[in-house]
Amino acid sequence: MQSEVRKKLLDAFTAANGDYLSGQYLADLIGCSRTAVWKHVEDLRKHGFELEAVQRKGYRIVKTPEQISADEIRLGLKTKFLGQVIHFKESVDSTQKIAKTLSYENAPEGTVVIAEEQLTGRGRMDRIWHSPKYTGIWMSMILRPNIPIAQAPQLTLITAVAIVQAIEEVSKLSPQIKWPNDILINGKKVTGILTELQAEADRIFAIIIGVGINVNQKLEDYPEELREIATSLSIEQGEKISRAKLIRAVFANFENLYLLYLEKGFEPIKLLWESYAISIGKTITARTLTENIRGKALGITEDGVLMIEDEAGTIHYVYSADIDLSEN
Ligand code: BT5
Repeated sequence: MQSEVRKKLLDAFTAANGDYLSGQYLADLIGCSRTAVWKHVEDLRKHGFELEAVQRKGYRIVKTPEQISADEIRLGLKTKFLGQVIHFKESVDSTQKIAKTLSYENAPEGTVVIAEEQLTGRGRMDRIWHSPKYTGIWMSMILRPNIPIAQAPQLTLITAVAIVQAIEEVSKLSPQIKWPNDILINGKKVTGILTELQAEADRIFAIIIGVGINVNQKLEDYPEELREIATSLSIEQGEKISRAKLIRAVFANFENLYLLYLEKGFEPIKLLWESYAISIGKTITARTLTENIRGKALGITEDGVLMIEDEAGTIHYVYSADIDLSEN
């Protein structure tokens, strides 16, 4: 009974979209007195909802337990610069778009844009990135490394390692990296990374790293076409994971690796990356814009470029591609 009333109230508040609903309206809705409404509101509060009550206006929901906030993320954040400035949004087209604008407006390095939902989240080559509300981590980080432009793709690999480490820290899961930008659990994609460059002729102005992590989606939250290929941390672990905690862990791990990289170069990152890589030693197909290359994945070069040896023994250097891991 109690949970039925709770559901009715929540449906009404969801439909109200942040507006007030009067005590009388709610009393009529659930067929009880206005005093009883107050008790039901208390019950919602016990379940983690924050409600505001204003005389003559009524009640409105300010925060649901699913939501996170910039304050919650900052609580206990142990980084020097990454995530120290957070632009937190409820609903956006794409966090990449906002981060790019902020970057041109000279936002400090380490600024992050995080959204609860993306309406037109994007993958590489303008593919769609499914980003439903309150379930995942959809964010873009602004970095301004002083490195040659050709090394920019290494940032994707650094990000992948940082995310794997962060997932290992907050869950019991062991994700793997599929070159260059996918993180998989049990062969299904749990994270995508989109690295975009803002550069002048010979100098990097900024690198915008877009990160999409599927955290608390259920299988039915995915559109049909993704159910076979995508997963979430909660599907794999069988319980919900705190998004705020995971974001903090990604920030801390990324900042450590990034500072190590700026000081010591790509070599230490390469070793870590290889320890998590799924495709090394396997026969794969790399689909580039111009050709399909099939052969054994040998590893990555000092620059993060994928090396594939085909049947004839020729080694191909792949800078950008989609990788197919199937054996035939
Ligand atoms: C990626 O592209 O994997 C990069 C995804 C980056 C998303 C982040 S979210 C925050 C920031 N803002 C943005 O607008 N984007 C970034 P790619 O390798 O091209 O993979 C795209 C493909 O992954 C799609 O064609 C689908 O097949 C699949 N896909 C889409 N949504 C997915 C999801 N939520 N989980 C797993 N796979 C998905």
